[in-house]
Amino acid sequence: MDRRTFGIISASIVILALTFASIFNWFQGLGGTGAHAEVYDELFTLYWGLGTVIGMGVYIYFLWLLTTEPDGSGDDMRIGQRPEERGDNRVAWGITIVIALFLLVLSDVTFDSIDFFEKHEEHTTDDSFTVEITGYQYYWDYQYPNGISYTSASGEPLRVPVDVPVVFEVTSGDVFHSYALPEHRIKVDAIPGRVNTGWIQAEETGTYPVRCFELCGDEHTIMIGVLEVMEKDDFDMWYSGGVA
Ligand SMILES: [Cu+2]
Repeated sequence: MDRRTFGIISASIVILALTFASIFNWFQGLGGTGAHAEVYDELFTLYWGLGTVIGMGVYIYFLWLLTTEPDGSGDDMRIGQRPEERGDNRVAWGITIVIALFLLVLSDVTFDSIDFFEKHEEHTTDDSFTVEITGYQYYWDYQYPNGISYTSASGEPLRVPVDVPVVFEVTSGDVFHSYALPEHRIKVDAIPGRVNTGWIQAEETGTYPVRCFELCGDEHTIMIGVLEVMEKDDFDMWYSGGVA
């Protein structure tokens, strides 16, 4: 086996293994929860699926070019020399139209998702409320509408009721931070002097990690917190001053 064949076979095995690992991983589930995860993961799957199909197509074409014998007509080509034959126009048009269609579908789905993420007022209900979240080096300050206020440094979780859309107004008291709930697929930048808005609608009770997604200093990696999604009754009891 010459070096070229060995290279082609090794690269093929690596690329196929990575592709199958990625497909396998996708079937294991993406680990999201809540209303945003459905929208986001659908979008991810669309981009990932198209990327995989196009990537495999390009790779198979590349392999075919590498492994088929040239017909001899192009053997004396020099670098910089323009080929006389410019290929088939119909193929070029076909590829252009397919790419244009892909881009149209992707833009449409992407803008719909952005609307969903940004226009919380279209999803909030009478039960909804807004939590003001301020980032500091290296904790989060939470302020509820009824005056309840505490920080993540105390170890207390951010509490929200299940199935209720909750709005976050996020800002920072010092440097740039970013308030992120990875499982709920939201990340709101915390910028001093500016309020950014996000929202979630949790669909399962439980606790989930809160992370800072903006490198904000030497303790950035430990700027973590907890989100606790509670049953509505438990939340109401806690919120009205009882103990849940
Ligand atoms: Cu931070």
